[in-house]
Amino acid sequence: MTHTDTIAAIATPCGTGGVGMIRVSGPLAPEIGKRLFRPAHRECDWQSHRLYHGDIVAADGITVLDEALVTLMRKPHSFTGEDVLEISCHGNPLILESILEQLTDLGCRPARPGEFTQRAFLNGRMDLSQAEALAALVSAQSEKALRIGLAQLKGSLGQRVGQLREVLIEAAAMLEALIDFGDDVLPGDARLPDGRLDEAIAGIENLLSTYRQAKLFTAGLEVIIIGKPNVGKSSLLNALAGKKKAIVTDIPGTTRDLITEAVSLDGLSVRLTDTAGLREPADAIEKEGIGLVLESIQQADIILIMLDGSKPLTSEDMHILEQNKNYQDRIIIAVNKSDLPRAWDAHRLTEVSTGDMDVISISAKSGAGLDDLKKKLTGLAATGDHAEGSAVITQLRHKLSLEKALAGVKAASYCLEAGQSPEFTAFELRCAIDALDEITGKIIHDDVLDKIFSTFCIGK
Ligand SMILES: Nc1nc2c(ncn2[C@@H]2O[C@H](COP(=O)(O)OP(=O)(O)O)[C@@H](O)[C@H]2O)c(=O)[nH]1
Ligand SMILES: [Mg+2]
Repeated sequence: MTHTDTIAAIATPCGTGGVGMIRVSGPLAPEIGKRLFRPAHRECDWQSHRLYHGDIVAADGITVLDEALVTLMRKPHSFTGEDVLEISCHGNPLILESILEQLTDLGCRPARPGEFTQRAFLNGRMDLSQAEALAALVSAQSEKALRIGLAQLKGSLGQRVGQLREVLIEAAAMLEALIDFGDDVLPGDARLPDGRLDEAIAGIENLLSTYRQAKLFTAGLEVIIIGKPNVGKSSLLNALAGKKKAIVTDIPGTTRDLITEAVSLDGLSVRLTDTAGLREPADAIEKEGIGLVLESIQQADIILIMLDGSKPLTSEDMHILEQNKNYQDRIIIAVNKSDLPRAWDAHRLTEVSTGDMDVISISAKSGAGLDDLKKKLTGLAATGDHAEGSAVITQLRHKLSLEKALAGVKAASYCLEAGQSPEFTAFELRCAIDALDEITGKIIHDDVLDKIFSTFCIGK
């Protein structure tokens, strides 16, 4: 696809900095370079991918806007696949704005968010999953998220999806043979594609299974701390946050709102939420607060149920444990106040919990056991760690497309098993292949594209 207009944007963050960069992409880029830039040395022959030193001059040809380094990258060997001009000047917003203004006078249009990457995708420089990886890389909040973004940018997801697509194409080719021969006896080398379908189902399921975990690294871990009043929930939030974020008193019912704090544990970003104590509410405000807790439990990755080890368990504790039984794979039980003598034996927990729940002894006051708790939280995200650089999915869009593909292949497999006409099987396979093509962007609707790129920053 060739765009006829030339776009320009400041590619570095707003604010002052040592260096600022402006990017220009489109057919006017080489001409604009020659008009805007006055080289310091005579031998500026505008070779592609070469850095030239000189001045950026205003329309009058005299006023110097800044001293700069410029590079022209001729198509198709550029980020967007078009002629690209990059101007590195001093990182003062006034300078950058004045050069951008000059560029628009020379015929450029200010770029929309993500428009450079959108052009790179439309010009076949990268697949859609790589374009999305670029946005993820720029906004990554943890080291792990960075590495996932980088692997995807290098094409790990696109390649894996391509392999799965290949398996389905082979299956489709086998079906073609079946369709061609109709009811006739199959020739010796024609086979049913069931083996291929099983391979694709396993591959898609495997890729889908990476979603929850990879998302933890990119979006972070949501941890909610719940328990009856006064067990030490707010104290734990403060201890993990390393600051006094929530009010701590010995008056039951002190915390009424949800209080959230982001902390980084071993490169994993964790959002901790402290909550109102769960009990029969004393007033309307507390009732609202408890309502919020019950809603938030649904969304949390980890539910940290807190108990007070220094006082006998009560029916309120039992009720909370009982109520959350269904979420047992997301529960950690923290028995707090280990600095005080224990009033009950941990064996009592087995009456209400199943063996799968993690129980950990801590003191929010002295800090004892907090390292173990942190390890448990980061360990949950690290289980089943995937090989460095292997394909994982982190975006809901990819998950939904893979689920659609899986449903298609399963339906095809069912048609085949049920002895239905191969045309039905072929139709379901086509749907599955189309769903995979949505991930890499081989098939994509314009509105989806616009939505994806509108989340990018300007200049990217
Ligand atoms: N001895 C001891 N007291 C604690 C500990 N954690 C919290 N407390 C005390 O228990 C009371 C209630 O704490 P708070 O964090 O407000 O509990 P919340 O209602 O569950 O948020 C306060 O007086 C805290 O100082 C602990 O580990 N050891
Ligand atoms: Mg509290």
